[in-house]
Amino acid sequence: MIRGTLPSLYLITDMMGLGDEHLLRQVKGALDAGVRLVQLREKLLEGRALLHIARSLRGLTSEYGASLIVNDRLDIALLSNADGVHLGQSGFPPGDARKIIGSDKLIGVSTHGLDEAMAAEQEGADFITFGPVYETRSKAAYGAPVGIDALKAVCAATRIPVYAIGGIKNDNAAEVLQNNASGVALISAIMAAPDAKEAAGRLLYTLKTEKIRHDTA
Ligand code: 3NM
Repeated sequence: MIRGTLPSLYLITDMMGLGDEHLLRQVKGALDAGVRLVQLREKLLEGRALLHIARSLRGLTSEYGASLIVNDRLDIALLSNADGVHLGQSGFPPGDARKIIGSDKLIGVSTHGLDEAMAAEQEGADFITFGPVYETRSKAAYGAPVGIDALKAVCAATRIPVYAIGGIKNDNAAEVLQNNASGVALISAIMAAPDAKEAAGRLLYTLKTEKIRHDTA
């Protein structure tokens, strides 16, 4: 896969304790604005509840021709007919996940250092997230920011698409593209926005403008 063929904005869900309706409303707003890649990531939900929301999201994303990726859970991804899975470092190795979900599905991997990024590519990931690039909510969960230079180094060392993640907002989205990220992956800039459609629209505009500037430079 050539860097840049996936959408430039990768929306990751977090219902923030506000329930399915809230999650679906925020995602619908993002889809209305043009977001076309969504990851279901609800670590607190168990099988039945997760499958239920995965199927709802599958229905919704399909209406927009958007792709749905499920965090970690290969079983939920298959049962909901999602387009792929996103694996954490403690999840299945990408090569083993591939044996289960097949060659036509996407496999994304979360990475936090050059070694992890290169290993993910070697093990067959279709794309990676790399971060946290900036300060984000829970330092304990994601570690200290890796910074923009580390992002640049990972983009130079890999051929698969790299999504910058961690503290991405409208005002730093252009910077990560300038440092060769293929796109941005984010939660709070859209999921916690009072108007998800407006927030997503602004981000998509920023990304599109920067890509045009980059391609014509
Ligand atoms: N993974 P926000 S940072 C889910 O570095 C996640 O791998 C990260 O949330 C990593 O866009 C992160 O609100 C949180 O900063 C992203």
